[in-house]
Amino acid sequence: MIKYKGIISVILTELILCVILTTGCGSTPVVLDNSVSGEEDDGRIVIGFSQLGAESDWRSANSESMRSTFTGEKGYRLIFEDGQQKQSNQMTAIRTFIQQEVDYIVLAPVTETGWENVLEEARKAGIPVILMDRMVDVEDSELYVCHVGSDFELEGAKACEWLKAYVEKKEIDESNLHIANIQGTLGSTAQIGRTKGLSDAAKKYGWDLIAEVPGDFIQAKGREAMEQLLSEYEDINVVYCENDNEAMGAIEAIEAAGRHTGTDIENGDIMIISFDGVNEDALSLVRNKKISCIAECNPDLAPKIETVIKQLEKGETPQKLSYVDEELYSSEEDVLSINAGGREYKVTVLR
Ligand code: GYE
Repeated sequence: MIKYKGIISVILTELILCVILTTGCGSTPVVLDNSVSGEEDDGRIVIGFSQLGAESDWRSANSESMRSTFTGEKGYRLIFEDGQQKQSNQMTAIRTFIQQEVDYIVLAPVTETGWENVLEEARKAGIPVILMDRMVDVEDSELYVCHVGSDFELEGAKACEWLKAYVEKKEIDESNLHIANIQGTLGSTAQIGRTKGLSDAAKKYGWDLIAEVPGDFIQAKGREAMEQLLSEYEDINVVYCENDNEAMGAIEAIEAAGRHTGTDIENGDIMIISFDGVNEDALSLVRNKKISCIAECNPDLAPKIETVIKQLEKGETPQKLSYVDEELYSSEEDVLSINAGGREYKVTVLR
């Protein structure tokens, strides 16, 4: 079993013994305390988890995945810190975990840049950092053990391939598409990937991408963003929302403006495409044809994190990047599968 902090303790103890022996001072030996903030961890694996916030249904499901996987009964102690969408809070949490000498740090980073220093501190303390959900943008990939999450650019490409296949099937002239993007938290991996998925498809297919506005993955901000879009652009007929909570807000704004969401874009509907599909709140909007397509994003990542920790405990090297499998949900039966990134993906029609 590899225990980085264990190795450090052994080295420190030996150093102290050397000092005692060479100085000839025979006082009581120093006992190093390895327990977490004064509490005994009685042999449990201690995990410091820096969650980025609680902005969406996806996030709540992801936090629940961590809590239900890393339980006391299974021999874990999970220290959960909510960063409330602020990178500075997440950094403080990591520094506290280092002080507490946790065994592992799991980090779901709010945005990608600026993590070098704090990750270096964790490395110096010998605590492995596992990235969950989003990525960090650092030059030295040894600053983290591995990343477990989703391929967000592929998710974006899948949603766009669904749109492409749908308009082709319905013989809708693509020059009639006027697309707005309500983006997620700017600088987060999920936003960067999904935004790229759409802008690449717009370039490839010559689509009119009218506007990109931030919605921070939050329902209220999705609503505000949609109100702004409706007041500025008359011809929007497709809204690509980078998560379901933004889509819920956008639908509120569209309906409050007396408009209708759905696939009949040639007759005034505004089509909603979004991401996540984690619960019935979102899936029922597909069943009611208010959202036309959702590219699934799987929040149940903790079992994979547990596999990584088990591998590390055995001294094995986990895979550096591992993505979860994800499909699509749609209100329409016209497209039953799409091809993206050289692979076929099933579309589940919800009724
Ligand atoms: O899609 C969104 C959340 O990073 C995958 O963050 C995550 C995204 C998810 O707020 O709902």
